[in-house]
Amino acid sequence: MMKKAMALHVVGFLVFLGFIHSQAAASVPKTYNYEIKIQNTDICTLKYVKEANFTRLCKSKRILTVNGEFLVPPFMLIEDKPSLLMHGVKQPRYPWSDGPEFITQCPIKPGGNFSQKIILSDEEGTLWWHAHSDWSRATVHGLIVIFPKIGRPYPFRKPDAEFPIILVNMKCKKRRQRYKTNVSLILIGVQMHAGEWFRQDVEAVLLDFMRTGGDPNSSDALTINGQPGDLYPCSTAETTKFIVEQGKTYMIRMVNAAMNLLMFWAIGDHEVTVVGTDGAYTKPLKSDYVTISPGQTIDLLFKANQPIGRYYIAAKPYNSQPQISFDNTTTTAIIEYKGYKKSSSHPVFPHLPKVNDTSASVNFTGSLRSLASRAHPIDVPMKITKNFLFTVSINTLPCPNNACLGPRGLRFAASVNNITFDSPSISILDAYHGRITGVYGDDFPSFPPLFFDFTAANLNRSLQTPLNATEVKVLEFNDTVELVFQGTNLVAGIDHPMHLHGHSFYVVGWGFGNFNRSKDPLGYNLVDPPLQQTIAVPKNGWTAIRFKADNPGVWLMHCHLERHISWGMEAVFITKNGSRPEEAMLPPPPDMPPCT
Ligand SMILES: [Cu+2]
Repeated sequence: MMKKAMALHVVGFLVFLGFIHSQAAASVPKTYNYEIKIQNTDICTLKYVKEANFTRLCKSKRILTVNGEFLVPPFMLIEDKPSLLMHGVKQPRYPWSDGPEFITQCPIKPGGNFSQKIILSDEEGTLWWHAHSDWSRATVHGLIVIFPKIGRPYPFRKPDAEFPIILVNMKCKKRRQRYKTNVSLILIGVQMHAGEWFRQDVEAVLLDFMRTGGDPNSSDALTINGQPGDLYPCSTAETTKFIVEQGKTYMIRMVNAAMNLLMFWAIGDHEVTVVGTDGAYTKPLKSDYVTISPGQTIDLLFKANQPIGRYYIAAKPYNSQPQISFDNTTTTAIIEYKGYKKSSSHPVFPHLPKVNDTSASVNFTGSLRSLASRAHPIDVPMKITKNFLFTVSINTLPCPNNACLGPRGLRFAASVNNITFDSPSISILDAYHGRITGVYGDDFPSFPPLFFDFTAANLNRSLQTPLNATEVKVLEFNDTVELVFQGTNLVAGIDHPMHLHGHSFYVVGWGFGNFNRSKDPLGYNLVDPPLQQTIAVPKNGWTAIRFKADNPGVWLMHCHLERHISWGMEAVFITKNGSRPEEAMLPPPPDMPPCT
């Protein structure tokens, strides 16, 4: 149901994306001066997407930034509606601004213009925004912080104080002053292909690995708040530092903006308490480390309850597939207690799980629970109208002369239910709304076309080849969906952080091996399952989610590992309008970029 909504208009943001898209292959120096303007709020500021000089790892080059900075200050908003129901729907009835190209919009042509409207409904906590055009999100992203409605408390003790917000050129006004407690920002980002970035455009890197059919090169730096930290060359002086006061509690809002890596994260000698994920609260979860998927946000409390000193915050990849090369480095920031006297000793380093520790990953993720309290009730669908089993697989496609850089000279691909998503030439939303035929089919399979032992060690190579198609799964308004993601061991089994646009979903179960329809649902958590928007399906395992299709529109679902998206691990849901006017998609904005 539509509530009084806070709207952000992001003016020109997609102009910028369109420009990038159309000029990616050209080596013309780029100058941008497009503005992201936030309206209907007195909170924030203007931002400009532009190229700026950027120095990391002893090298300088020009990259795409917001306001000339790699690290973007968060947008801070206040939950502005009376309902306490938490079911995290995004962009209610308004897929027009959802963003993915050729799904809900066509790219903007150079000189074009498009106002992007973000409608918040019942999210509370931390979300983020990022570019959704090829790999441009590598540098263009930022947090969105949604505070509780005025007068409504957090479901946990209010933090005593805050980390300094990293604000750059941010002209925030009175609301931020009123609500400035407990905000802080930790942004873990992979400077994807940072080495390559310093020599070539990130889009060129994407084009290159798509051309060769192989794996993308590893990045050579991870970052916390835009800085790699002092384990990397030329980075010590600018290592991100947080000054804290002993005895105080701080809130950390974290997003994994990495392109291709799940991450482990921890603070030396300190336990943290997770209180939210993906814009929804969780039961307090104490842990000495955190696993976070690309695309996921985690809100946590950190109490400065150790002796005065310095402690590392550190993050490194979690990678369950030994066959792929990846950036196995560790990024750090430093927490320094007030009153610390300089000494030569190193900050205390945290214990992080091993890089391939799948148990550590699933133990953390599997421990998240919804609050499911009176003030924050849950609404798990109990009666299911649509049951789906979607396999998520790495695949291979033939390559002329077996000259590609994938396995055995083949080309890497990826699929959902053996379908590698074939991007159409006009947007699916446009085609759906305008009743244009021939753009997509409505025959996406509810189940894998072939049942085999999905997680077996040695699978027949004949199973590796997917179909290329543009098929959507059509849902009736208010369908209650159970969707089981089944990871497969085709080519190379790995965790897949699956993300659904336009909805939050309850994660009701997970396990290793093949999903068993008669046994596994008996173990579902229908009492307090976490409400998420991205969930890592464990390597050679399965994850069951439930959601209600109450958001009419066209919604992308994809793996949030960028290389898997590029290889086609995507699917699209179309939720039909309901019978009442307030259950129908809103009309498109007048400046929707034309597809022809
Ligand atoms: Cu994946």
